[in-house]
Amino acid sequence: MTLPPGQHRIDGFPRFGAHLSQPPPAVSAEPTIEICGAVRAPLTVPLARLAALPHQETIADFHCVAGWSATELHWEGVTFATLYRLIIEPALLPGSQLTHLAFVGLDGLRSIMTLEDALAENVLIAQRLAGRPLDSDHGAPARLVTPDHYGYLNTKHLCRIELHTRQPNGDHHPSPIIQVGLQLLSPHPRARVWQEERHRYLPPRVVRPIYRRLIPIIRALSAHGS
Ligand SMILES: Nc1nc2c(c(=O)[nH]1)N[C@H]1C(S)=C(S)[C@@H](COP(=O)(O)O)O[C@H]1N2
Ligand SMILES: [Mo]
Repeated sequence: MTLPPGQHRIDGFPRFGAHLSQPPPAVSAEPTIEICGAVRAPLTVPLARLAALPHQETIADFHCVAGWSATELHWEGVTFATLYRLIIEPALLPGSQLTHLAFVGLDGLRSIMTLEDALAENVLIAQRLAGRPLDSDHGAPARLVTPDHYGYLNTKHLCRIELHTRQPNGDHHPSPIIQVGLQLLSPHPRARVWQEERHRYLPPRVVRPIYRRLIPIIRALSAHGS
């Protein structure tokens, strides 16, 4: 099976992310996803309600912008499109034209996607991986899975979805060091893997070798997980 340009297959599926050595966030006994922004009133959707919506299973590869790919992951969840049509659309402020969404994790990670990209058939709010409930390493209780986009758009521990009618301010990270890094490196706003949209300004071939050296370090720092 071919991988997108500049990606290398790795064994297994490491915990990886800007959280580095932070432990996974605590999850409440009755987790919810808050939906705010261009709605008549903010909605609080219990994950139990999400679990009762029509489910989809997907087998997909997962691509981190640093260059590793975990292959053939078996996800289960609700497509974002299903959540959108059944719960979000009926609650929208009349006349509002959504353009972008921000997906926020319990650890503060916030990723931004266009509505058009988020409505793709393979974009899931996953609650299960490999036949089991998501563990804390991989984003319990629910995470975004968007296989056509780099990992950094696949927000783990999803707790809030913001609905925007224009492009919101960029990705935000609670760690000041990582926030400075984000500003210097400016991730690509669309982050499509087959187009190799790694960064807004830096050409992919320049960043590939740098990232390859960083993978073992980030992997080791992130590994301790649950
Ligand atoms: N909440 C949250 N989600 C996150 C991250 C993070 O630091 N926090 N890191 C992202 C990055 S850069 C990658 S590559 C993937 C890694 O997913 P995994 O830890 O399940 O392998 O999660 C993404 N989602
Ligand atoms: Mo990543």
